[in-house]
Parts: sequence; C-alpha cells; structure tokens
Amino acid sequence: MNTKILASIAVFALIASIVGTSLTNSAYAADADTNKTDTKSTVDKKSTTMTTKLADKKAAMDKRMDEKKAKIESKKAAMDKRMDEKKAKIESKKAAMDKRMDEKKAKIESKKAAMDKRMDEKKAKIESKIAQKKATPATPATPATPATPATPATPATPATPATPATPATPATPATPATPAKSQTTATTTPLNVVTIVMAKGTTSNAKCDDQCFVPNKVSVTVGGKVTWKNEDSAGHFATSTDGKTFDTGMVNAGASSAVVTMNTAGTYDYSCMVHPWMKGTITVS
Ligand SMILES: [Cu+2]
Repeated sequence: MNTKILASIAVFALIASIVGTSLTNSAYAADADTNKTDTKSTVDKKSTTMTTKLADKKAAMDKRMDEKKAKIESKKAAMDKRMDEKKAKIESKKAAMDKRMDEKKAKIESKKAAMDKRMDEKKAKIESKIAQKKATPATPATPATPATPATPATPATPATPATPATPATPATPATPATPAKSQTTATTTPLNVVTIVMAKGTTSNAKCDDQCFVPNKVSVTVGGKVTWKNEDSAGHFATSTDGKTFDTGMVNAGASSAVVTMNTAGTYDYSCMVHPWMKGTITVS
C-alpha cells in the first residue's frame, strides 16, 4: 500500500510540474511575442514528452497494480483452497468420529441386550426349576394304611410297602424292635390338631430324610388343623407338591406357620422349596 501512496504522490508532483511549466510558458508567450513560435514548439515538444512519460509510468504502475492484484487474488484463492481442505479434513474427521461413536453405542447396546437375554434365561431356568420341584412328587404316596390306626408300627421302615395288595396280613407289625429313630413317631392316629416340627439342622443336612419334618407322616381327619414350627436356624417352607392345597410361605427361624386347615380328603406330599430334601406327607381322611 505504501508503494501505491508514493506512486500517487509522484503522479501528483508530475502533474503539478507540468501545469506549472505550461503556466510559465504561457506567461513567456504573452511576454515575448518574437520568440513565440520557437518557444511554443519547444514547449509542445516538452509537453508531449512529459505526457508520454507520464502515460508510460501510469501504464507501468497499472501493470504493477494488476500484478499485485493478481498475486493477492491467487494468494486468496490458495488460502481459500487451504481453508476448504481444512474444513473438509475436519468434517471427515468428525464423520469418522461420529461413526466410531455410533459403533461404540451399537456395541454397548448389543452387549446390554445379550446381558438382558442371559438374565432372562437365568430367570426362566430358576422358574422352571421351581416349577419342576413343585411338580415332582416327593415320595410315592405310601397308601396311607388306615387299616392299622392304633399301632405306631410303620414309621421307621418305609421301605417295606412293597406288598400293598395284601393288607390283611400284618406280619411285621408285631415286632416294634426298631425304636432307634424314636422321634419319627409317625402320627397315624387321626388327629384334629397337629404340630409338625421343622427340625434343627435340616438346612445343612440334606440327608435328614424323614427327620426333616417331624413327624414327617401325619394323618388328620377332614377339617384337621396343621401348624409347622420352625426349630431350625434358617427359614423353611411347607408347600404341597400339587402346588395348590397348601403353602405356609416362609416360616422364619423360631417361628410357627399360620394354621393350615385340611378340608379335603386325600394324601398330600409336601416339601420345602428351598431345601428339596425336606419332605413330608399329610393324609386327610
Ligand atoms: Cu427349608
């Protein structure tokens, strides 16, 4: 820009000198009429030369200006190009980042979905297990031998009900020689009110067998009332295997269940759904 100003000043000075010269010349012309022709031609010559010079300078200046303009424009174009390139780069980077983000999101979501699926499967398994437990009959329903009500003979040997066809021959009830498991006193006597104990240690003793619920075989008449008393250190359930006749819900350690009234005749196996080895039978007649 300085060059431009300097150039302008130079042009201005030239014009001023030309104007000055011509003014002086006309003064001369007015004064000296004799030398008129001579002077005039000289002045004309000078003037022409000056004009030419001036025009040349102007042209050169214009050329330089044009060149500068062209340079500036090309620089601007180059800069614009670079800017565009940068923009494009940034945009492509952004696009790549967006893509990566989307991919990450998708991954996380698919992981979550997989986890949800696994959880659902686990739930389903647990539920089906519980259902199975409820469905599988615990003990093959020892046909309630109500023929011998008075003798507490059948408790300890539940292995011999192989001949249920001949209930008329009470061959073995005469020998009550095995009172080893004295607690098992199966209350075959029909009672109206019975308390069954959830025995101590059954939580950790999967082999408590007929000592889990004591007594583990109970007979009541229709309308009989049964209560479970939990003497163990963990909570237990007494749930009928048919899944509908009765269910004490969780009986806390040291607590007793609500009274269950047996309204329908039949043989009902039951178990603890948390400790499946805990099995018992109630006969209602
Ligand atoms: Cu239990």
